[in-house]
Amino acid sequence: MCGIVGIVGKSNVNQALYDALTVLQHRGQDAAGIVTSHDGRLFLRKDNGLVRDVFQQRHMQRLVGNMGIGHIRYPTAGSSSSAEAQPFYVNSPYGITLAHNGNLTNVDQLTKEIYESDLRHVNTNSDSEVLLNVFAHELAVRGKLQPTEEDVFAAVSKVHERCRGGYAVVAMVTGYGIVGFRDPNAIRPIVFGQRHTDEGVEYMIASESVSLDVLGFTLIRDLAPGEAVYITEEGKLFTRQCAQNPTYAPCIFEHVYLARPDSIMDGISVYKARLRMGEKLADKILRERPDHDIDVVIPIPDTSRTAALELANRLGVKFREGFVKNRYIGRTFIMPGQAARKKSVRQKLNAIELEFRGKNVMLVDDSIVRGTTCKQIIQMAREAGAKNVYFCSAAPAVRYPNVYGIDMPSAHELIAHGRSTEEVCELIGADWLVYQDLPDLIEAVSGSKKIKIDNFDCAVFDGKYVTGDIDEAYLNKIEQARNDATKVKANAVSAIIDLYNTN
Ligand code: PIN
Repeated sequence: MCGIVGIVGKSNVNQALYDALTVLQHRGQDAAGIVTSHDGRLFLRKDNGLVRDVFQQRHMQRLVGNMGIGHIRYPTAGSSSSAEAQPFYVNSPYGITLAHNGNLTNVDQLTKEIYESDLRHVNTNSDSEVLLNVFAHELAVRGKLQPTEEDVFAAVSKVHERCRGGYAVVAMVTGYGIVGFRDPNAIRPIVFGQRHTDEGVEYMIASESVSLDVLGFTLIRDLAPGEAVYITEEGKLFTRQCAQNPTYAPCIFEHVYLARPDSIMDGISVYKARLRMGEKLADKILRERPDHDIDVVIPIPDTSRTAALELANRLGVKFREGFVKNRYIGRTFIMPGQAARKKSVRQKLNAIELEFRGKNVMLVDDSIVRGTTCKQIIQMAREAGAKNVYFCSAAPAVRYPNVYGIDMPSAHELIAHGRSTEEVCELIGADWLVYQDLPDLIEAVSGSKKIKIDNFDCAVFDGKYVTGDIDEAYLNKIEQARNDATKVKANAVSAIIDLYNTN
């Protein structure tokens, strides 16, 4: 999962891009980048790290220009080098830079094609660089000295024909404008909005509406599946449907925990969706155990709080903050003679004992993925003196990997893969486990008002991949790639430790 932003303004946009990226920081903390365009030149700064660490005064001063794009990256297996920080750049045609959130599922075929037919070299393992080269090639073959919106939209149409998977993209054509586009299933989110200044109207394209809000832009709307928006450097805005058979199937997991609760996504308030998840869970509990003995509902910070609050309200049970999260987790230093240790949950969360002692507690989390963290948290609740520890997941059991850009573990790492609720309950050490049912999650996210969505991408819960191109062979391949990446990382860590130990 990543965050993207693009702004066409009336004065320097560097500060606004920086601010928008910090608002999207929850979508990725691994790397950040900004590129701006001024007088036909582009200025780029990108590196590994948080937005606040990557950009110093000296970098910001160089990022001049009234339009630019930015990116923040989530750490995914095999994409940790700073060379893979975005935006990516190709010099021909025009000088194009691109930032992408999502994952292409036919990247091998595309890489081969762009080398053999388009004679283009890709220098990283990133599918985003492949996507950029496909777009650049399709714009180049239009053969124009000055590209118009027609050329840009024609190139996006070709991207849709050639690329499979989930993608929300912003790309800047140096000296001309910024284009935003969304895959034909609208899997990853992207919105655009405007703000009025004394100098005229400014436009922003972003992953989430919250970055528009915070910078004083008003949301115009989400991009439709397959749709593109192009804003010229002078501030003219064009939109176009660029896909043949679009279906509206956004990723439901954005509502479970990826997106900020103050975002409106595809016309749905993420916050309200989470409240309704809590209501649905309460109804399930009341159906299954009308005589339950829950004394207190305790959220596991932060995302689950909204659902937990409404769950407690509906059950008529007390809602209490039983865990405090340390907001200032420090670095883990590798010491000579010691193995690198991961930070334990105990260092991140601490229990308020008086909320647990002698009580039947219902812990609520947004989801159970690997099950490792929740197992430790359940143990902490017991150590704090809970009589019984029940556990609720606001999402259904996560049983299948995500292939559209969420860094989800491979199937065998998912605790619920091939397991029943009872088996997961036993493994995490809970006295009772309640998962949200998928139809309830869909209803919770859809709400009661009419929405444009055809169906959600729920693949992590039901294994049905909306792009229709995911088979056993593909899943095995990503599992293998993940294992290899984990090994490379482990080898690198032990090499560093050896180095320390021998020096
Ligand atoms: C919580 C995000 N949320 C917490 C991510 C833990 C699964 N985990 C998914 C629960 S927040 S586990 O964003 O930090 O608020 O199943 O792998 O143990």
